[in-house]
Amino acid sequence: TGLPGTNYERTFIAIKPDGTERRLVGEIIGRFEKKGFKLVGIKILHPTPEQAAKHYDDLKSKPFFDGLVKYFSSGAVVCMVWEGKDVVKTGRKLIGETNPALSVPGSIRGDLCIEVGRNIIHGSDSTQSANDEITLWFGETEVTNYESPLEKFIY
Ligand code: FUP
Repeated sequence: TGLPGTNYERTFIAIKPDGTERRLVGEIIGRFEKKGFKLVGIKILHPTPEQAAKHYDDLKSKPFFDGLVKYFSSGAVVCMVWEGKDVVKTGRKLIGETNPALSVPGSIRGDLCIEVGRNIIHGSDSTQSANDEITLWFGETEVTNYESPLEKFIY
């Protein structure tokens, strides 16, 4: 399970410190739940700058990297693993564009934030990075497999 291309594909979603601080956790979880995705991992933690830098390792040459690490490690982050068909791609659709100004209304960033540097949520951009990020933030026993009878109505 967790296999890309199946109904059990997984993605890593994080509600950033501004999203948590602004009490948007329930709103964001509700959107993924209502879509039909299944929550299989969740925890809240205050990342160290080292953890944040590791998470954004692919962006380390960018001019905004230091600010990004500071932002991501500035408070409590809700780390989640969501499961479902095409959840990586569709999760990114629910989230919207990197820049909230370019995100359509109806998307999370389009509805709930303004600044690219305060865009409230992270979602993996590929099945490969989903796998890497889930491994970075979750131990093997922290992601749960369970059958949901609802799935027969969703698929
Ligand atoms: P995304 O996958 O949409 O989160 O976007 P990226 O991985 O390209 O960027 C990661 C984070 O860096 C964004 F969520 C916000 C921040 N960022 C900036 O602060 N300025 C930029 O110009 C681009 C990204």
